[in-house]
Amino acid sequence: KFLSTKTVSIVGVPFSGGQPRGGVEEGPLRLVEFGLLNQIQEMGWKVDYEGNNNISSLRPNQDPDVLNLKQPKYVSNVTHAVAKQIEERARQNKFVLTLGGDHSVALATVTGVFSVYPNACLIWVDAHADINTPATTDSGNIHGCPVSFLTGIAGSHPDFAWVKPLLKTNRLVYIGLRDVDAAEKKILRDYKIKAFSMHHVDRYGIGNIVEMALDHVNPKRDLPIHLTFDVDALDPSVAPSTGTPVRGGLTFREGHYICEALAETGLLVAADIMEVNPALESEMEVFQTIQVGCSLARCCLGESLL
Ligand code: EXY
Ligand code: MN
Ligand code: MN
Ligand code: MN
Repeated sequence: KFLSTKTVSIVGVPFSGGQPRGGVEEGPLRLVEFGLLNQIQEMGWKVDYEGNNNISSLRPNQDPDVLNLKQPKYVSNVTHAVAKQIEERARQNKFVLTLGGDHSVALATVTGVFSVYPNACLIWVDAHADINTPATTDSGNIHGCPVSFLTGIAGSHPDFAWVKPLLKTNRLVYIGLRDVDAAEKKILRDYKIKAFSMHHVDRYGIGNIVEMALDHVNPKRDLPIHLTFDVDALDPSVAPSTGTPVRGGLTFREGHYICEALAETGLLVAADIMEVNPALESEMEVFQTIQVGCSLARCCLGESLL
């Protein structure tokens, strides 16, 4: 056990600069307005919340593309600042629950968490691999690139020199992939990165997939676990309000099962709920997506454990 008390530091990161669609910066506040903090308190956790409502002040006046990446300075400034905040909270022996924001914010969560727990493993639940490099990205959207920086695969980029390769490729595993660029597939193969696509979820069932994922990154079940959950891993019928939905995703239960099973290990020290975009789709669909985001977060904190 890595955490001595049930104390959670919830970090809202109202940031959309890693991709072009507005609205994802409203994700954290909407999750909180839905009652997430009270819900978690009622589960017996001591909760503190930081909303980071001033991060747009970190937007530089000039932010031209650098080596294909869009808004590199803005993304770098925000994620660097939030990385320090998350590191500090994790060092206080708190569970860190980060609410995004687009998935470029994983530059902050993984750096913060792995600075405190260098031997941690990372479970990346997503429709996408988010492992493009500045050289391979077609979109230039940095939310499609964080893993290449965190692993050092990206090579050097002047705006992201502060991102250290804290994540070893053998401590990373994906679940839910179904929209991976050709260049990303080559990276996954070349670096032998373990990935369970939706095809594997269909074949083996989610129970086996989580076991197999943990067998790979945490064979003795003795290392701290960080979960980063992009809600677009879920089927769009389950989580419609997200910027890059892809058909054929995880069911409601499969998504929750992952969170529950990781909570059950007692090794989970941090979780991210990312890419909730309340500006997309109908009011009903936004409500549904917020509700799912909250229940995933609660499951990470052990709601389903009897
Ligand atoms: N692979 C595509 C790109 O690099 O632009 C799509 C990435 C979508 C990333 C979303 C957050 O998971
Ligand atoms: Mn993602
Ligand atoms: Mn995604
Ligand atoms: Mn719709």
